[in-house]
Amino acid sequence: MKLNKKSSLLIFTILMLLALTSCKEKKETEILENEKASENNYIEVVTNGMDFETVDEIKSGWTTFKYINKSFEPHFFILEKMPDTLGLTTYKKDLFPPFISAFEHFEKGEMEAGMKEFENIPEWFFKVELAGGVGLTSKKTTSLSTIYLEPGTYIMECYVRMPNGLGHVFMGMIKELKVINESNGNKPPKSNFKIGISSEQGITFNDSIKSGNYTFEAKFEDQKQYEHLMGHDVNLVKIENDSLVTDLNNWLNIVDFNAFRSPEPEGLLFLGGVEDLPAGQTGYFEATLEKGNFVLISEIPNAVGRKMIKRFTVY
Ligand SMILES: [Cu+2]
Repeated sequence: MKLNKKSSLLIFTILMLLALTSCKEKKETEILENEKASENNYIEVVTNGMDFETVDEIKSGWTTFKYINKSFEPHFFILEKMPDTLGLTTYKKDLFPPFISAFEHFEKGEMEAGMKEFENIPEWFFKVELAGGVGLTSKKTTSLSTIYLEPGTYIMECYVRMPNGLGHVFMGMIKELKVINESNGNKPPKSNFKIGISSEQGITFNDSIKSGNYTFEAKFEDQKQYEHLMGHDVNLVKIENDSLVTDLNNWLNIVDFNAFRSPEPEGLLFLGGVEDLPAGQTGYFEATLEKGNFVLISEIPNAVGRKMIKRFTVY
């Protein structure tokens, strides 16, 4: 992640990065969660309000996250691999102050003063690697994603915005996850369908499939940095009618300070997906699809114009 010189992008970055920090620590029911993880062979992550309840440490390798969103808002989580030995303490200490200050300036329309705050972002931040995660998941919805995790320290966060524009990360949607240097021995899941994600070809998938419970294999053919300074991902969304595609496209454009705020537009149901992975990597997600209209879409600016959307029907 690099800061862009264009001011509009910088503004966005700030907002974005705002999302990268947080305030609240959660008590973990670690032993219980660990038992759950070994029994079910997945890592359970629960959101009750503005939080991530999960284990602190897992083994490396193919990891399935079961994300249970018990709250009344849409969320997701992206995993950010920290450089060196840095963790959540440094993340909050170094990033929270400049981003909060910048946000406060932006809210008042003080763009220049806000951007100046970014000069305080430490060098290490630009070495953070995006490492996948679970795509957008609507309220009272559970989603399953599988990604390969190398050993290291990861920060898990959600940067959907509150109705006032503040990122969920500031409300407590941030958590450190250590991936230890010991393999879990898991194999990747078997998939029913392949999805191609490429900045050149867009998102490629079938035009229609039969209803059922499926595992999707999401291949990141390439990866790039967009105006929001993040890469592309893939989110599965059930849409009530085609006209909602424009609303969805606009809502996902986080460069717009008024976008990406909860609640999401009516008529959309987010069913998970796979967050930004490096070029060449593959992630998986599982979903039960009932009859209706669906889209696969990236959370990037102008996803439709960039063909980073694929509509399909389930019959
Ligand atoms: Cu959230």
